[in-house]
Amino acid sequence: MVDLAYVIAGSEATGGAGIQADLRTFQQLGTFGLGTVTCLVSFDPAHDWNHRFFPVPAEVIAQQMEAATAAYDLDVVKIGMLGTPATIDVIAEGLRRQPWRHVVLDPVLICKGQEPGAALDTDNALREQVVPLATVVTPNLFETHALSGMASIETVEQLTEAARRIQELGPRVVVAKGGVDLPGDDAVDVLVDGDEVTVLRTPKVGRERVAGAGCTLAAAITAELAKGADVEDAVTAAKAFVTAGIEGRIGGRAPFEVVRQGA
Ligand code: PXL
Repeated sequence: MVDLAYVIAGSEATGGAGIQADLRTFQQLGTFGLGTVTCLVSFDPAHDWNHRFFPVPAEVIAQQMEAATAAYDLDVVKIGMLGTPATIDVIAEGLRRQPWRHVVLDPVLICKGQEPGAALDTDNALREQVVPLATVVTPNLFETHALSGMASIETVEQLTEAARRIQELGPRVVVAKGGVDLPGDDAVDVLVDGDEVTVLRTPKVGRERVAGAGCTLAAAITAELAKGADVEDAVTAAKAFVTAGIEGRIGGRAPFEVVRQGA
C-alpha cells in the first residue's frame, strides 16, 4: 500500500523552499507526493534576492484541487504559502468539501517584496479562514508572535503560553518553533497537543537561518502522519529529519543556505 501525501503550497524557483522542498521531503520519507501550486515566487538576484510574487488564479487553484481530490482518496494535507485573500478563500472552500484526518498548516505570513497592506489582509484571512481548519499548525517565532498577539517571546514558558493562545484559534496541535531566534543554545520546539505539552530540544546548528527549514518540518510531519504515525512521533521524526537536512545544507550563489532533505 502506498501512503499519499498532499501539499498545497507555492513554488519557489530556486527550489530551496515551497512545494519543491515539500515534495523532496515526501519522497525521502517514503510517501507518494502530489501538490497544488498556489503561487510562483522568483527571487530577484539583481535586487537583493527580493521575492517576485505571482498568484495562480483562484479558478486554476480550484481546478488543481479538483483533479487531485478526484484522482485519490486524500486524508492528510500540508498547507504552505497561500499568498492572497482570494487564494485563501478558494483553499478554505476546497478544504471544507471533504473530511481530513490531518490538515498541517505552516502559517507562512509574509513574503519579502509583498506590499505590506496586502500582506496584512492575507494574514487576517489566514487566521480567520484556514487556521480554524488546521489540526496541526507550525508557526515560527515571528508567526507565533503574530498569531498569539504576545508582545515578548524569549523563554520556553512564553513560547508555550503563545502556543496555547494559538490553540484557542482552533487547531488541536501547535508546534511553536523557537528556531535560531529564541535565545539559548538549543533549537526548541514546543509541541502542545490538547492539554499535553512536550518540549523538544536539539543543539542549534549554527546561528543563521537556513531556508526551507519550516517547509521541510511541516512536510515531514505530514509525511509521517500519512504513514500512520501519531502526532508526537511524527513531530519528533520530523525534527530529526530537518536537523539532518540543516547539518547537510547546501549553498549556491544566493545569500542563504538551504536544507538538503535526506542528507
Ligand atoms: O519559507 C517560506 C516560503 C514558503 N513558500 C514559498 C516561499 C517561501 C520563502 O521564500 O517562497 C513559495
